[in-house]
Amino acid sequence: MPRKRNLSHQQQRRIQSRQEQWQDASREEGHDGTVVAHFGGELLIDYPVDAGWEQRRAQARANLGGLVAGDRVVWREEENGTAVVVARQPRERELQRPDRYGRLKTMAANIDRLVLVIAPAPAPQPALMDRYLAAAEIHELDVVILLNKADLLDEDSMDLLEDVLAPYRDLGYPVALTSASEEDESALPEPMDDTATSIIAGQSGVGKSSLIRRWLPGTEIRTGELTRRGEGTHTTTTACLYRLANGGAIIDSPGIREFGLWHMDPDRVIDGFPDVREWIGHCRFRDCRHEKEPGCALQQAVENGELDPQRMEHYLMIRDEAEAGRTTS
Ligand SMILES: Nc1nc2c(ncn2[C@@H]2O[C@H](COP(=O)(O)OP(=O)(O)OP(=O)(O)O)[C@@H](O)[C@H]2O)c(=O)[nH]1
Ligand SMILES: [Mg+2]
Ligand SMILES: [Zn+2]
Repeated sequence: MPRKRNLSHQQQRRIQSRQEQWQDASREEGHDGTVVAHFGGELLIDYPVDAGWEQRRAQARANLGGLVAGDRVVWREEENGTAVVVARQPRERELQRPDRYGRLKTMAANIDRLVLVIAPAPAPQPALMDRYLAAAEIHELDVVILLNKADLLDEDSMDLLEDVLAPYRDLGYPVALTSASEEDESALPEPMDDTATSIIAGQSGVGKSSLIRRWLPGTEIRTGELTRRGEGTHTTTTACLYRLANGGAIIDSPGIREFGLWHMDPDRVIDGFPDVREWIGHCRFRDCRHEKEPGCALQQAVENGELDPQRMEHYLMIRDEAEAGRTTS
């Protein structure tokens, strides 16, 4: 799929100044590290040692802006023995999700792949799936859809889920079936068995942390502050990075409970929907809103069965949210 990436001058300048900060910090005997998690005011970082990875707590210099799981940093040990993060490398790919005002906040940085988890329960919400997938497309992430809790599937629920999944299979996203409660087999699903950094995301309660627990037996799974969901289970509140034995990494992320607005950059929403974008530029009116205009190529594609009506609906919905975000912020 063709990708477009236009950085504004301001963005370019910001990246350049971060690059300079990074180089200065490295020259001053800093060590390379990666942010594992940022909870409360505290950072956890890791860095490579001979036998693998070591973790330590760290503080951040105030001028660095927000630091998130996956951020590559330079840190130094102060005389009193504390670790201080002194620079942040410019971010490559990130995943954003909205805060409660609908503004997008970066959740994790330098990731290659979105692993979108769905389950028979809680039931998948395609409107939410499309928001995550659009965010992944915009940031040029690979995508894998994982259908978890396969142990709960029966014929009826499988039919239902196949209907949900059909448009995504058509779009070319790989779909894998898995279950966090099977104990005999702990291998990663095949599309994830590489050295990439994945972020695992989706609705709250679909089993993201349980999957990581199964893939990494013996590892303490951090959920941030202890918010109890039910007996013995904790909902994740902070993104947290885990190293995989094969050289890859996986970032657990807090699930969405109720979703509201996603105020994306209005000019980029179309890049989140490659299947819709294909029809852009063929409408009768150049300023077509693709709603009820005559000669709309997108509506025509829906009518001809060449564009999924639900994808079209979600595109228009997210575009409208994005535009509303621009006028209110
Ligand atoms: N039957 C079954 N239950 C599962 C499976 N995976 C997870 N669960 C259960 O689903 C519940 C939620 O699991 P979590 O791993 O905490 O879900 P999460 O996606 O991390 O949720 P958030 O952190 O809130 O986003 C727990 O009670 C798990 O035991 C599975 O494969 N099968
Ligand atoms: Mg979790
Ligand atoms: Zn149109």
